[in-house]
Amino acid sequence: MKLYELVGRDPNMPFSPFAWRSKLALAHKGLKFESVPLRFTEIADTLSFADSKTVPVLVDGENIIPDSWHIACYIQDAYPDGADLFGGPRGRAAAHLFGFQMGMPLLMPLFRTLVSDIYKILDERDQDFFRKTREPRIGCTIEDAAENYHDALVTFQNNLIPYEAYLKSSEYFCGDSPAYQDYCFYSLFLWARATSPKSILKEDSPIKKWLDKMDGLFDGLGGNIKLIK
Ligand SMILES: N[C@@H](CCC(=O)N[C@@H](CS)C(=O)NCC(=O)O)C(=O)O
Repeated sequence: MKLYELVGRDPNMPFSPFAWRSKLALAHKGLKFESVPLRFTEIADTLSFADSKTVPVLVDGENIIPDSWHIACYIQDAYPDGADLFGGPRGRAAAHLFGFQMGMPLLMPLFRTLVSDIYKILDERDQDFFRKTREPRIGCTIEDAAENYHDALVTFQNNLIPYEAYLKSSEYFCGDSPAYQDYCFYSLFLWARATSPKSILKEDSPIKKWLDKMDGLFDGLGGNIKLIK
């Protein structure tokens, strides 16, 4: 199996949150895969075979699966043995909704918080591409975003409140053991860790305890990410 994912200058530092979801889903099933690192400017050409303009793409023999949600469903359906990635059909529906729910309130402000740090870890060609494509999305320059990230971080932290309340009385988002919603949520923190030196959680956040548990999973798959200084 091959998983196409996104890297910056360092080919050993994959950072796409969506690719992280797929990697954690593969690890959940104990499936081995070869990681294929791509830079932003390599994605469209390399992945034209999959008719995809984004990572992740999973290739499993004859099967070519673009998009992290479709990859998660494929992994569960093609490899049903072992712990269900979603906890059954109702869990799958809930996981699908969870992915959308994280978008505007969490992914967007976190992107604004990290955007200038992401820019720094890219090579020159990717930096040009990133500036051209991302500045219109954030409505300011990368440099302005670097100076004014604080409001976005506060929005992100405020929007974590319901998740923090939930984790005060639950081990994982999926109950007693981690599953796909945990991997989606965790992917935000791996994205931040792989791109930025910023601490994105408040000191007393109940998410920290959950994060420690997630870091211990799969021989430290996410926990061993080298920190950016
Ligand atoms: N819906 C897609 C979104 C994936 C996505 O946005 N990937 C980004 C990297 S995090 C990407 O490949 N962007 C390519 C580009 O901007 O050209 C999924 O969940 O797989």
